[in-house]
Amino acid sequence: MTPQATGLLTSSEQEPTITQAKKGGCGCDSKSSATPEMDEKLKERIAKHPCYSEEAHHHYARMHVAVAPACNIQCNYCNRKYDCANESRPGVVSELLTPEEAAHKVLVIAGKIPQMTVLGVAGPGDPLANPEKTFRTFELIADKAPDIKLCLSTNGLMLTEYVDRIKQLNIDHVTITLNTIDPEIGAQIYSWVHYKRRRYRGVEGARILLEKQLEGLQALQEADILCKVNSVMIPGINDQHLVEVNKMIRSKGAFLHNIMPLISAPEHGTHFGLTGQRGPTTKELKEVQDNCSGNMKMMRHCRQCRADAVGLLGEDRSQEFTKDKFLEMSPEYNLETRQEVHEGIEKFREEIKAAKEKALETSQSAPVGQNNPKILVAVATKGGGLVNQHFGHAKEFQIYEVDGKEVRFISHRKIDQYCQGGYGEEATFEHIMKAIADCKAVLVSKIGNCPQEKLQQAGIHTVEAYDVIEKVALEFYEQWNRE
Ligand code: CLF
Ligand code: SF4
Repeated sequence: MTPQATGLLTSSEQEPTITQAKKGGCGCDSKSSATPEMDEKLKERIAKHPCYSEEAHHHYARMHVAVAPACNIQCNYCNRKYDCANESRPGVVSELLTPEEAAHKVLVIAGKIPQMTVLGVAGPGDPLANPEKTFRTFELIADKAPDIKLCLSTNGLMLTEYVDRIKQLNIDHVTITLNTIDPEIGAQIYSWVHYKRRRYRGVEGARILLEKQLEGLQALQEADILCKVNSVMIPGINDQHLVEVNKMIRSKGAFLHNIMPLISAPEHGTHFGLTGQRGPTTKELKEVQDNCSGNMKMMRHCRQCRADAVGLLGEDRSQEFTKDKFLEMSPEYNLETRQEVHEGIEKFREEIKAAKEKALETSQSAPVGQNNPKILVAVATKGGGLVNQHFGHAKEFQIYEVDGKEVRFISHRKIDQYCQGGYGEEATFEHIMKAIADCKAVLVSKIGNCPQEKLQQAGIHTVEAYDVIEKVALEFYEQWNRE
């Protein structure tokens, strides 16, 4: 099966030039101390997980089912009318499902989107505050769709109680949201913690939560379950402290650290929204991520998705599968078809990897210039590791840092889609410009004359190509640096 058949490459535009396959790493920015043998095992465990492997997120999709409504703590960035803000963009409401409805939805989507490899339970409350619904859902999926990886995201309060059950169900990926290791700071982030039938406030509540989170992390390590830690970055409260958090979670065996920006608006009705607590700028976020990245793997491609998210991380197909729609659809799960699709994706991935490595080798062997400044470029992509999206169709740009020798993914930036059917392009262009003002170029499969001229006036180059992102970025850099 070709990648086209998976729906990843649906463009009729020119195919990329790709060469022979080679083996490579997981794609996160890492300085792993694991043995080579362990590395191979780890690579296999994360190879098809779009959150645990930056490289996999270009090819594989995840879905969430919203089966867990209750929560046992109150974070100051959360309004319980909405989804859990530890894994979701604030202000989003997901449709609540029973475990049976959720299993039906998964089997429908596993057939329609065969590149969906991971099922996560991430809300709308805390999955472990709803253990029966959460574990029943996982049991049903493990039984009916054994190739789908199971993933869980929790605030960690009840983790130690459920580690055995998690292990038993073969849930190999668990996320804990851990914002601080200092109860004094915790008291500024959590209003209360409900533990063993009592409600605790202030430092006392925070201390219980933080202790349970670290114990949970340790227990996951002992059970050999991969753990990602999410931390919400809150300027003035935990921003300076996150390097300490990073050191601590590394010492306890966390695999990946995802520092997410606080998103806070008065209309979300959260404590922080109402008290005017701001979130970090993209520059502040990057600085903290960079300060931590010498220490362990950092996740930079998180989309803070909803509790009923469906699709590649950069796309949201949840509206195609609302309850009224998916209940009318028949499950089309077929293990053989899925395996064929995955083989096609893996073959394509190897080719992309080889083309990427070739482009990097060529740039590494070029003479070192006097002046190789780092620049940012904005990439329009529908996935597959390619520049393959029209400027007017992009709903986000992936931002890469290029220095002539290396190309590093650093973030994504959401934008309003430029093509509005002839109305409103002026307004959306202004928004797009704000999002990419610090970029030297946009790399797109196509762009109209009008936006191209406007970008040119703003000093931003446009590159039209249909090829591997790293290759296009390096070629642009070489030309730009010669000018
Ligand atoms: Fe979902 Fe989370 Fe599992 Fe991924 S999401 S439960 S680890 S399958 Fe991923 Fe979404 Fe970011 Fe979460 S992009 S919010 S990190
Ligand atoms: Fe909200 Fe999630 Fe915090 Fe619970 S753990 S209060 S659902 S953000």
